[in-house]
Formats: sequence, structure tokens, C-alpha cells
Amino acid sequence: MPIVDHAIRLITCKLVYYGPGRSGKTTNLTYLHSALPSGQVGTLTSLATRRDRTLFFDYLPVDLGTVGAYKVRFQLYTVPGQPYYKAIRQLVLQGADGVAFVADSQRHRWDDNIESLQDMHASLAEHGVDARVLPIVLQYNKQDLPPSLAVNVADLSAALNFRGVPEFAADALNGVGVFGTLRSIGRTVLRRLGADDGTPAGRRANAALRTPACTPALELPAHHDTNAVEVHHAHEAGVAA
Ligand SMILES: Nc1nc2c(ncn2[C@@H]2O[C@H](COP(=O)(O)OP(=O)(O)OP(=O)(O)O)[C@@H](O)[C@H]2O)c(=O)[nH]1
Ligand SMILES: [Mg+2]
Repeated sequence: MPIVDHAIRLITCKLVYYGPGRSGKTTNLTYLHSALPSGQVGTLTSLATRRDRTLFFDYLPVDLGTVGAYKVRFQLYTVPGQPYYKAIRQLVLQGADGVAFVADSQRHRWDDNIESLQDMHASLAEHGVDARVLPIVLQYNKQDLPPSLAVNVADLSAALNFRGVPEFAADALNGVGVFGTLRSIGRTVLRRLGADDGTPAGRRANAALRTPACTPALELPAHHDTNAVEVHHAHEAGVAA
């Protein structure tokens, strides 16, 4: 659940980039760190092996404007994708308000994507999180590679997107689809926060976020995403950019 601090009017949300090893999770954060204005982005903390594999996690705080009178901060984490870091993945995933699943489009990674998605669902279930209500977006990364090496978006979607969540074609190395992915997951998380969860505390806490004027409009430079392809708009209807 996002943390809403009414005293300093700050909403903090945890977003986790999940996916198989070497799919490009760290590359997403590296791009965001280099492309966002310094006032919006904090220090990128990476705990990596000598060969640049994520060892524990990467962490990047980003401020993405305001919703109503509240400042919005996203704490972005990546999990280590290598199979034997399962316990660390579970730790990092705990308490996530939303997940960006970064799939590797390379043909030889087909099974790894499916396995990683299953692994994520199993971890969520183990912690009592209903994956059907947790905001998730899919990113099909490395779409810059030629068709001889990369699976096309339609086939990836058919295999991975059984929930019909928002999905993005990406080339994270060059930033294509990176902001689109973050904007989409961020908006979904904030909309969920603004939704009436039925509890008195939830109603009080979220009232400020439920007016039409508070439609989440996250401050991310649009021009970086001109080549981005959002494949579906399943959960995006009626939401301002
Ligand atoms: N061609 C291409 N290469 C990419 C893309 N994104 C990432 N890579 C490369 O893929 C490799 C792995 O990227 P990382 O971002 O370290 O992958 P990761 O998912 O963080 O990997 P783990 O930390 O081991 O889980 C690096 O060599 C990147 O340069 C992309 O969109 N296209
Ligand atoms: Mg990594």
C-alpha cells in the first residue's frame, strides 16, 4: 500500500522491476537516472557483481510531480534475475505497490520469460498478494534486435499477457518505452490509491486523491517516448496523459 504522509503531503509508492536475468531491468533504471532532470531523480544505488549482474537490487527514487496537493515519489527497485537469487527476489517484491515485468524478447529467452512470470505469481501468492488486483505492466524489451533474434510483440503478448494488462515494446538501452512503462504503472498505482477501498481509514486517507482534478498526470518528458508502442490500452481508458 502506498504511504500517504498528510503532514508533509507526500505519497510514496514502491515499484518493482521484475523479470528474468539480463532482460534489461537495471538498464531501465539507468536510463531513467540519466534522462530525468536532476531535481526529479535521486542517486541510483546498484549492488552488482563485477560482471554487472544485479546482486541484491537496484534502487532509484524519482519524484513525478503532484496529485492534488500531494507530491508523488516512486521508489523504483529491480530484482536480481538470476535463478539462484529467488530469496532476494521475494524480499524485494514484498510490499510492492506495482510491478513492471521486463521480458527479454530474444528468441532463446522464451522459456525464461514464462518461468520468471510464473515465479513472480508464485511469490506473490506466497505473500498473500492477489496478482489479479496488483497493478502490473509488461515490457517487451530488446525490440531493437532483428526478427531473426527477437520474438515479435504479438507473440510475446499471446504468451505472457493473459491478464490483458498494459504492455509496451521497448529498447531500454535507447530509452524507447521506458517512460511509457513507468508512466503506465505509476498512474495505475495512483488510481488504485484514489479508489475507495471501503474502509473508513481508506476513505479518509484517500479522499484528497479522488476528485477529478486529481487525475494522476505524472511529470515525465513525453518526447523521449515518441517511438514507444503501447500495445494495449486495457486499463488506461479515460485517463489523462
Ligand atoms: N539490444 C538490447 N540490449 C539491451 C536492452 N536492454 C538491456 N540490454 C542489454 O542486456 C544486458 C543486460 O541488461 P541489464 O539491465 O543488466 O539486465 P538485468 O535484467 O538487470 O539483469 P540481472 O541484474 O542479471 O537480472 C546488458 O548488456 C544491456 O546492455 C535493449 O533494449 N536492447
Ligand atoms: Mg540488474
